[in-house]
Amino acid sequence: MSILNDISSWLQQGRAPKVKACVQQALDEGIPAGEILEQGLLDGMNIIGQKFKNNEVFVPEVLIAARAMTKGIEVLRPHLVADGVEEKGTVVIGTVKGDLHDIGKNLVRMMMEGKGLKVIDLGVDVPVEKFLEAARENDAQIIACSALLTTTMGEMRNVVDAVEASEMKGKVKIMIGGAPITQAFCDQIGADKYTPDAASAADVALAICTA
Ligand code: B1M
Repeated sequence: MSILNDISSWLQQGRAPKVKACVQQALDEGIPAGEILEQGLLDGMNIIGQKFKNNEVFVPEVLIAARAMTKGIEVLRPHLVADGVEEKGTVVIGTVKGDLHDIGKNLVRMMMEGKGLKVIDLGVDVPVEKFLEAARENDAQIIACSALLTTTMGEMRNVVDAVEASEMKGKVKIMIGGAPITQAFCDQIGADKYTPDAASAADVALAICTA
C-alpha cells in the first residue's frame, strides 16, 4: 500500500497523529504537496463524504475525519504556501452565515496565500455585515464566500446585494465557491466569479488583484 493510500485510510479512521506522520513521511519521500493533498487527504475526505451521504458514517465520524484532515493540512501548509512572497492584493474570505464547513475555505485561503495575496480569514458563520466591514477596513479587492449547504448558498446573494448597495460597488469583486455552487448560480445572483476548486480560486483572485 502506498503512503498516499495510508493517508487516505488513516484520515477515514480519524487518526490525526497517523495522518500527520504519514503526510510528513510522504513529504520526506519527495512526493509533491499537491499530490499528497489530492490523492491522500482529499481522497480520504471524499470517501467519508460518500459514506456520510449513504448513512454509513455519521456526524461524529465525519468530525474526527475533518480534524485529521486539518492536522494533515497543517503539516502541508508551508509546502503549499510559498515563503516570503510579496503581497499582491487583499482578499477577505469566510464561510457564509449558518454554515460551519471550513475545510474547503481553508484550502482556498492557503492557495491564495501561496499566490502572494494577503488573506483576511473571517472564519465560519460570517454575517453579511462582517464581510463588508472587513473589506472596507482592509481596503480589499475581493470578498470570497464559501458555502457547502444548499440552505446557506442563498446568503451569497445577500452579500452581492449589500455590496451593490454600498460605496464599495464596482470596487470590490465577489468570488463564490463550494460544493453546491455553480456558474449558473453565480450568474443568477450577479456575483463576479465562480471557481470550482481552491487552485482555480487562487488563480482568479491573483488575476483580479493584478489586473
Ligand atoms: Co457536512 N454536509 N453537514 N459536515 N459535510 C456536506 C456538505 C453534505 C454534502 C454531506 C452529504 O449529505 N453528502 C451535506 C450538504 C447537503 C446539502 O446541503 N445539499 C452536509 C450536511 C447536510 C451537514 C449537516 C446539516 C449535517 C447535520 O447536522 N445533519 C451539518 C451542517 C452544519 C452547518 O454547517 N450548519 C454538517 C456538518 C458537518 C461537520 C461539522 C460534521 C463537518 C464539517 C467540519 C469542518 O468543515 N470543519 C462536515 C463535513 C466534513 C462534510 C463533508 C463530508 C465534507 C466537506 C469537506 O470538507 N470536503 C461534506 C460531503 C462532501 O462534500 N463530500 C458534507 C472537503 C473540502 C476540501 O471540499 O469544502 O467542497 P469543499 O471545498 C472544495 C470546493 O468546494 C472548493 O474548493 C475546495 C477544494 O479545492 N471551494 C471553493 C470551497 N469553497 C470555495 C470558495 C471559493 C472557491 C472554491 O471561492 C470563494
